[in-house]
Amino acid sequence: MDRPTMRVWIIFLLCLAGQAFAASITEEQPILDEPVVEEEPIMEEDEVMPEGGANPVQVETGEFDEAIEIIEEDVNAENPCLNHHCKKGKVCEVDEENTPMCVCQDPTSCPASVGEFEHVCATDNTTYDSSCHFFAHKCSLEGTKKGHKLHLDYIGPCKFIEPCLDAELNEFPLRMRDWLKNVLVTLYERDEENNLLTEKQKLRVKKIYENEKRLQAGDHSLDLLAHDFEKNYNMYIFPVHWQFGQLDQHPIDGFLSHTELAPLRAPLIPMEHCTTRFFEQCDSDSDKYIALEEWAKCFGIKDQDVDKDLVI
Ligand SMILES: [Ca+2]
Ligand SMILES: [Ca+2]
Repeated sequence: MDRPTMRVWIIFLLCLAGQAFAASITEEQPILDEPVVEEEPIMEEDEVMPEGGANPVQVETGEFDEAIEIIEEDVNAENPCLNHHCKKGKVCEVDEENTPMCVCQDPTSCPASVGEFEHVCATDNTTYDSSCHFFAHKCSLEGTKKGHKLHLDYIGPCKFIEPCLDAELNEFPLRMRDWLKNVLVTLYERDEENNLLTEKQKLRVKKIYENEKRLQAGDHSLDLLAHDFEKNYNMYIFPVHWQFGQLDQHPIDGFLSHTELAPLRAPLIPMEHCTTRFFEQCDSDSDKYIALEEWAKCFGIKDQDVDKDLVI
């Protein structure tokens, strides 16, 4: 990965730390892989897919989508839609009895995208102008098999993504661990307003930041990255845990669902063609969730160093 790409990565994680990015693209989406979708019960055209139904194991995923449809009555009797929130792809309208309800958004009401960077590629290999356009379209297919299988795949226009070779797959964690460490150090350096890292996180990063042996950010060879991981292994333990904690939010349960992984995965795919395969194989027991232990193992963290208390 070259330096401009790394800058993009750091900016992205800064966003992630602020939760801004997560809020803009998360949706219920089996993102680990498409084939597994076929193992799920396929709904008939006339059946209505229950919200969160794509993830029967985890009811909370449904909550993430639909529980935000909170009706706060008596706050504003004039406009019942004011405090009636709808999930992505839907907008609030009132019926004849002035009752607010969520209906599919008309894609033409989405703000026009200002550039290619707002485009998204979906699993139907179609480029949508923005995630708003995508979710509006997905909503129009609600209850259909096609709609059930349609997900946001990655950020940016659709493009050919090379298959990930075995040897390349092993390079992925080397680079990613190094970025995670550098991102944390960058957050630490820039945290003037004290809102990027918590005090506990800062204490951890301070140790890495002040360690003279730390490999400075740069365009390093894979050999050097591998050597550094061996030599300075301890410096990588916290960054790997930290990233897990950043993603494990809906709900905080020690498992990453497809939805939770999306903010990391979607922007990364166009830059790193091994992303999909890497996260697929992280789920070593194939239950569609990445547990902390699975995540840590993926990044070469030893079993005895996996520590829930580091997810802070
Ligand atoms: Ca979780
Ligand atoms: Ca798993």
